[in-house]
Amino acid sequence: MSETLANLLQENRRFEPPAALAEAANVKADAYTEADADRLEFWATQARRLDWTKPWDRILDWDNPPFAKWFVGGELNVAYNCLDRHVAAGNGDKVAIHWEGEPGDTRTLTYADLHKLTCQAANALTDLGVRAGDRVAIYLPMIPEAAVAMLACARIGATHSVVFGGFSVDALAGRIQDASAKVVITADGGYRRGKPSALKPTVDEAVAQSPTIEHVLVVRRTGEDVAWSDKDHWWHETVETAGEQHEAQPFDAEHPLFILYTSGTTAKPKGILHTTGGYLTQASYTQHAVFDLKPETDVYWCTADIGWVTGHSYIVYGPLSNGATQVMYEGTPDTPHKGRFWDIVDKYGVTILYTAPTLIRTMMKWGDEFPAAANLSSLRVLGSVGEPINPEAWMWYRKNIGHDNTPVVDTWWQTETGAIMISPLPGVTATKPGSAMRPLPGISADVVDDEGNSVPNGGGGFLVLREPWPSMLRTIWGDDQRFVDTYWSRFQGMYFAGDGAKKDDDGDLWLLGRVDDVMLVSGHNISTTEVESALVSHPSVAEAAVVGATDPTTGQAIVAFTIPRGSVDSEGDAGEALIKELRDHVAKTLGPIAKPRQIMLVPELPKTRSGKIMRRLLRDVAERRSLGDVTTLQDSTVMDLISDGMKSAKSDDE
Ligand code: 6R9
Repeated sequence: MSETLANLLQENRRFEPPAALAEAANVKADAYTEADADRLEFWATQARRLDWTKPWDRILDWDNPPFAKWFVGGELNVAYNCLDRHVAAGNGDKVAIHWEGEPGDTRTLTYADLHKLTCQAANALTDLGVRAGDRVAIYLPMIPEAAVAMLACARIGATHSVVFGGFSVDALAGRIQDASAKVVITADGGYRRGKPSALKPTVDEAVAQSPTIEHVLVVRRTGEDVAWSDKDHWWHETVETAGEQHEAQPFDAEHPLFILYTSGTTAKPKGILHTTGGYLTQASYTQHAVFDLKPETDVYWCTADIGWVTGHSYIVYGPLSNGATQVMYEGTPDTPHKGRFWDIVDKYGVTILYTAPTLIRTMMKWGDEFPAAANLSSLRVLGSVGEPINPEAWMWYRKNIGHDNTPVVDTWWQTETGAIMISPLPGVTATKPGSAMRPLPGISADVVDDEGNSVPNGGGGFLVLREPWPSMLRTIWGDDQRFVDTYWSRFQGMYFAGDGAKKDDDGDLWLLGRVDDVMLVSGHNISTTEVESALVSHPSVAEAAVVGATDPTTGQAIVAFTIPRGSVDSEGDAGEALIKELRDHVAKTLGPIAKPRQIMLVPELPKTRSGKIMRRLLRDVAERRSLGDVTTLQDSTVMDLISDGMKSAKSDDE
């Protein structure tokens, strides 16, 4: 038997789309038929949702794989498609962004406002010597200027590289240097956890190490004192005084739009390159299809940071190209209290919410009373992205946030894919809690075994993409060979995503986490996700992370780190009893093979700054090694808490 990845978790719950939503849905079941009949023509139809100044000659050039060209010969301007055409259509007064600062200050920007600011920023950048093809680094908090800066770059054909505002000097300097950026756009700081958090000092240090930087543009947000050099320019003195007229120039469909660095855990970050026409086509179509976005009536909110790909595709390019009204929030979800998100939904009447499993599980931990205190009846579609969403977290999301009748769309994609690839369609799919279901129309995903053969229904293996897609990465900036080696060499002619997945008996897809995290227990490959989901399905558990630790008898043994829900007593004897109960619960849910050797009750888990669990560090703890690199940790004190607990814990071998 060559089992690639065990299939342990069974799920029988199904949720049909609400009839009214299905009836009025933007995209219906015929989209799959249409795309199956002619995939390229399907994407050409979606590309026509945009305004092109020059039509393409050829939909896809795949003559030299894996180097794709989409909409060959076509020309368009991304900022024109996100702004000018909505203003020209008479929607200048429509709200583009309801912005909510963490301290409670607000700004409302219409499409006309956003257009004007973007034109001014385009003129200011041009005056600073930025030309089409130059790279601009953006290191900003979640303020509207972040979207304006990106759109201004797109408008003049400069390639932006947004660096998450929480990253260190070294991370910022490394990214600036790798892309040879000419300008950095930053702010004095932003508000986080109730106080100003400075950004400019980090930029100053990074710029000192980065000779390619000629100018630094600084937004004043907090008003705190900043050091000043002759490269620095205040945004309000430069952009806000610049001319308001700017004619958007068309760019080739394959013109570089942005670089976004993926934070590989150990290796040098990869500069993922996205280009213009294909990227915008898929970002725009998926926003319309997966969220069923109705620009006239919906209020959309994506809680991601603009520094991640989710912020690029589903705060900036997807919503704005569709003329959406959206909410943008600067701060943390528990400032000033744990109900802040739900107050925002209530205040703006948010209808579509897109957030991450880590947030959903955190909210589960905090308790049901926080969402219950707000009026969430406006919500009609809920989305999830970033990690596998455990069935119980999915159910909690649907019940406590989605008043038990809102479709939940679990969307699988990556920085590399540029836009959503696998997801239910809210008006079509009967969803299963925890499953991302099917590839979207026009996308061909599959699960294969070691040799690259498609696994049958009920089998597990490696997630691959068999055909090129419009918003695919074009290369790794400056390193074509690494692009080929990383993504296109594992399986002949297929893109390898690095994720494990399984097909259930109906052929629906379940994401099982990174293949690097898969555990080998007594000869069985067991995914971390399934054991974590089994733990989270226990009513006392809010969140769990599972790793394989070396074990003399089983090869690897399962060690689980578990966060109890807020209301649960987990001290002393009660904690010991809970641990025993949880081990039995996993064995009962998944079978004895998946019973954890050891379970730790912990107050927090180590996460990356985008909220993904860092199992690598937990493996170090489980094997009692000294800790590896912790610099990408969201909160570095977490590991101390966990290690201290580990030292005092009794080993729980049977
Ligand atoms: C968009 C984004 C990509 C990795 C990806 C996978 C994990 C994202 C997921 C999911 C299960 C989902 N991932 N969405 N796993 N279900 N719905 O997160 O991009 O930061 O590049 O991460 O995130 O492991 O390979 P990125």
